[in-house]
Amino acid sequence: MNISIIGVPMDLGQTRRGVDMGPSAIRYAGVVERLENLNHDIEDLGDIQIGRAERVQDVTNPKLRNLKAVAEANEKLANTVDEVVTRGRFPLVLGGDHSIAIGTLAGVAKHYKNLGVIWYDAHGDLNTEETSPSGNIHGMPLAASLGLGHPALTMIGGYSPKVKPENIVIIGARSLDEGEKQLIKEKGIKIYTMHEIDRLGMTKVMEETIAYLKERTDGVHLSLDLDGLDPHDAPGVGTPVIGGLTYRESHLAMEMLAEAQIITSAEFVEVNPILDERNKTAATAVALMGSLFGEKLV
Ligand code: HAR
Ligand code: MN
Ligand code: MN
Ligand code: MN
Repeated sequence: MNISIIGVPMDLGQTRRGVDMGPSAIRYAGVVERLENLNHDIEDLGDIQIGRAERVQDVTNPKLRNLKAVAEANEKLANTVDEVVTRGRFPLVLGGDHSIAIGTLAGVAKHYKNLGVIWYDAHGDLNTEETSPSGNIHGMPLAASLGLGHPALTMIGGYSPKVKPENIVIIGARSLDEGEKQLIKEKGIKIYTMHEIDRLGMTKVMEETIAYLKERTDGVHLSLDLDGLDPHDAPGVGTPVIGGLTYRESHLAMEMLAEAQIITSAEFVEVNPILDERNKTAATAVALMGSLFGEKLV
């Protein structure tokens, strides 16, 4: 495979500093070498430039923190991702907080009639400025990609929506706000909460997810938030939630996706080395990428 790595040192979609060092930590954990060892052609495009956080005196909207800078960075990211896909390469985006999924999806989605999305996350990221309890844009990217929320977010790339509700599968959810729960019901979004994953087992969850997406989509984006994993395996995240997916379950999920050959773009987000234990979370991310891109035990 021809893979292009794009770093997005974004920390403006939330309030805990340090997640802007995520791409650096993931590179340090050996992502390029890991994927080159699998005989992929790797091109590292470096990092997207991010603006500055708004100062207290120029806050325009506390319900959409740093909106202008987040939107600008996502516009750049969308262009870069679009260009990568146009060149026939696989975009692998390294975050940075999850607000960057808006730009990744904006760059990818125009290349597909029916883009599927796997949202691997403790959270739904389905808030808008109306429902968000925090005003943090990293809690909004899936809603924005559905065309819901502020036009500065929904119109990145010049079009909306990027994805249809029936083409989304959420995996690992265990912290959803009221407005998000309502939206999931109203739009009929397919979701495997920790409850269903515990009952069915990850094998069944992934078999069903793959079958579901195969029959209705022509490409699938994997948006993997490291907080989908349990804080025991991924402590270096800004909003940890106990009771999450293990490294082993996640590893299995990645292997099953590799085997099914359905993933056409991916991002690994919310790695925060400041909150981490000896770069464990970045190393976990790289190990999962290894599995996603075809690493086998024997
Ligand atoms: N749902 C909460 C909010 O909107 C918390 C979101 C935390 N999000 C992430 N992304 N880490 O998954 O503020
Ligand atoms: Mn910063
Ligand atoms: Mn997220
Ligand atoms: Mn999350």
